[in-house]
Amino acid sequence: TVSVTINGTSYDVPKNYTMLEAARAQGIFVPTLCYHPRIKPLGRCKACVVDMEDGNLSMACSSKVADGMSFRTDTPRVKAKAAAVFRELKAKTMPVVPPRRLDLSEFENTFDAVTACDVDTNGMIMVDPSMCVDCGRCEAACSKIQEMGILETTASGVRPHGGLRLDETRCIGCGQCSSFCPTGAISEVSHIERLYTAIAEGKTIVAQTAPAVRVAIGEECGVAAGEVSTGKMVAALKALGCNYVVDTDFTADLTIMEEGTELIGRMQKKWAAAPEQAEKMGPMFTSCCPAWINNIETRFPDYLDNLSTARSPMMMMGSVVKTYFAKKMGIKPEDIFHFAVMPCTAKKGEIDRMQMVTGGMKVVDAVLTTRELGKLIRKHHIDFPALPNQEFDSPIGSSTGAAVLFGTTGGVMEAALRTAYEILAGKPLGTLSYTPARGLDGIKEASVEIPLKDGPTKTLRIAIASGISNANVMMPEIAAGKRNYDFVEVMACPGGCISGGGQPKSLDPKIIEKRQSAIYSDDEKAKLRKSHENPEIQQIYKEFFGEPNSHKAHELLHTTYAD
Ligand code: HC1
Ligand code: SF4
Repeated sequence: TVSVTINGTSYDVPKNYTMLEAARAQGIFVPTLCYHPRIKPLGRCKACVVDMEDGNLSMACSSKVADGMSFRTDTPRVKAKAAAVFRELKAKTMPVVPPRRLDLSEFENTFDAVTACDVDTNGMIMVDPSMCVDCGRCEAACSKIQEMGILETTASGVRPHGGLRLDETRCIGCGQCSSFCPTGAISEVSHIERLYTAIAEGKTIVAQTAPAVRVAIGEECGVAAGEVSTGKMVAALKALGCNYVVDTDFTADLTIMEEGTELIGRMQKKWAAAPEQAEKMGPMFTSCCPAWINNIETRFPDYLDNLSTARSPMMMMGSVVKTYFAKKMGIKPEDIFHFAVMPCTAKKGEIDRMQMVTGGMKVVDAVLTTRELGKLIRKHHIDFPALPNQEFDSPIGSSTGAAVLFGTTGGVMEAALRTAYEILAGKPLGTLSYTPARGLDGIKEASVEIPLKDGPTKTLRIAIASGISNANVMMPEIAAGKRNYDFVEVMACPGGCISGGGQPKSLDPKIIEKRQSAIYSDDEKAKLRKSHENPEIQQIYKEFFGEPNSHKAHELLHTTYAD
């Protein structure tokens, strides 16, 4: 530690702290705008200036502390500087006030209104330069974290680079930009109005909720970060008018059955092939992250045949709700409005993919982000912390610990291994918590030795990439033969869905770790922790699908890709 004096009082602080971190650690307020704990300081807005002992002003966000340093945050000229920054900001955002009051974000379908205020959209995110305060956070999230370089901040606000419209760029819809934006200049395309319309039309409302929503929705409604709010989330959705609330975790278990069977089939072929031929087959990639699908389709189309054909759990649930569930409940599929609550903005695009039309039907009618659900809960004055816990609706509401793991990087891999290993080896994987798949590293890899129950021991080479920049590093190296894998999980957001672009905005530097720990504890507490042990999964195969990868399963639970 080093000793620094702030506003006349001495404190011991870690020596790698910035002045901003040192002040905030003591509860001393320093205003900021462009600063975000997960982005390297941008030093753009200058709202955080402090008065140094030598008479100079210094930006607290980007200057490190030093032993014996003294600075003040409370002098008239510091306050004047911050006031000037915020006066300028107010002047810039004044024209924004009328659309803000009207809350146009909920009327994205009224295209005239949208174009009238120069909003650009690709159906996943919306960019409104008039609300931009030029902080540069979205640009940094897109260029520095995701390394996509889609956005630029100009004097007239944020826009896609090169004068393009969003849908002319290779934006994958990950939404990281929107979760770093402090004003809403970049936001998800809202589907709230679709829900209100369906309620008004008297439709049967069926909601599904993604694994990562339960560990983050509380942050939007007065519950501490890192707490699991599954039961309250279900209760809130019922209070908002949902007739049924079912669990995307159920279809995460179903995904493991379908994708696991596909992997086993693929590996049996690969292991039987001559080594050179086997290497040419390349790895199988997971297919549940829609931003990853958008990325592979536009950047690495040679690998489309390597993508698992399994639809994402969200889309599988859509098919199940409008067939199996509708029949069981005696409801006509066309009378159902089915929406998903997702931590993701790209999911809003996934529901409109033409490859997902099933029996002439769109199976998921809308996607609300965790933030949008939070907004609804607050708007309807629901006292979230006081809600009683409610259960998901049967017979598509039960799930295992393996399913909730989908919400974090490495989770699909861990869940798949628990099932695939047991099927191939005829005995359980030694440890349920598979350490090489855990944590937040951008690329994780391991070799799993599988003693086949009817043959020799084989090796499954696995890799896990989270954050699209890591996938984009990995792909050319796979193509060049520098990385050889059998099964690769990719999630486009750093850390996986827990830090999806539709999750609550947070200035807590440890937020991803907190949500990840919540996912791991939810798995540990689960009575059943392997997808194939879920009794409702066994039941749906018995009653409806027959067996994994059956003809019916292919029709309803698998897909193709655009090349
Ligand atoms: Fe995800 Fe998935 S885990 S993609 O990260 O496979 O969004 O949470 O719902 O579909 O299950 C997101 C999360 C989510 C799907 C599942
Ligand atoms: Fe960049 Fe993702 Fe935002 Fe698109 S959605 S602009 S890729 S951060």
